[in-house]
Amino acid sequence: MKQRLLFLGPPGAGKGTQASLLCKSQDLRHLSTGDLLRSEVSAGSELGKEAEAVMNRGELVSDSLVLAIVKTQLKALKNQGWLLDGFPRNVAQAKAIDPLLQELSQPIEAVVLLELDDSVLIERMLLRGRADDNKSVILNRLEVYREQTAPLIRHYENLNLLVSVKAQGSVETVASRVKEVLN
Ligand code: B4P
Repeated sequence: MKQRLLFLGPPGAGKGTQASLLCKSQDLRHLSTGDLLRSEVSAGSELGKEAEAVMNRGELVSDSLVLAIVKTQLKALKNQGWLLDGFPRNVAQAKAIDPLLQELSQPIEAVVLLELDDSVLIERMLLRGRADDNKSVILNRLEVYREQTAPLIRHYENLNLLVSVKAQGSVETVASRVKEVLN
């Protein structure tokens, strides 16, 4: 199975859920920028203070801040495969990480796009109930996804890296679809 992966998709599609399962079963390092940012927020660090207000509005944290976190994490990895979950969130982040991946001789092997209708996304996020999961923030996140993140679909299609997975159905059903496209 491929060892260096990106998970892409709208907020609430289940990127974090599927990434955790796959990383456990394949012994990959799970690098979720959302989780990394939330740990900074809980730790009350300067970085966390900067990120918290932005996340609670449903907007994207600055590229420089997110890139600094991702670069540190990737450089610390030795010979383990990895899965970047929720990163990149825009074309600028995608372009900025390329030179580092080249330097580390660790090119991306596949980009998994999780696809789901807005009505199901909204329902899942309202049930999840995180600090940034209220209706108006969710609608803003979907808008931000369409404007800033969705252009990455074309970007990775052009690089022949994109594989799409339907994200409706049970967690187990989606997990087996993900494994199928990565084999
Ligand atoms: P993330 O932490 O990435 O979260 P997400 O996109 O909202 O959710 P995800 O798709 O991972 O869904 P989940 O598995 O939880 O982003 C949060 C914020 O962080 C962003 O808005 C942004 O501000 C910031 N951020 C993160 N990365 C950034 C970056 N690179 N640049 C700038 N800012 C960044 O699933 C959702 C819910 O559905 C869960 O409750 C789950 O249990 C449930 N679920 C999952 N699969 C299901 C299934 N098959 N059936 C039923 N329920 C399911």
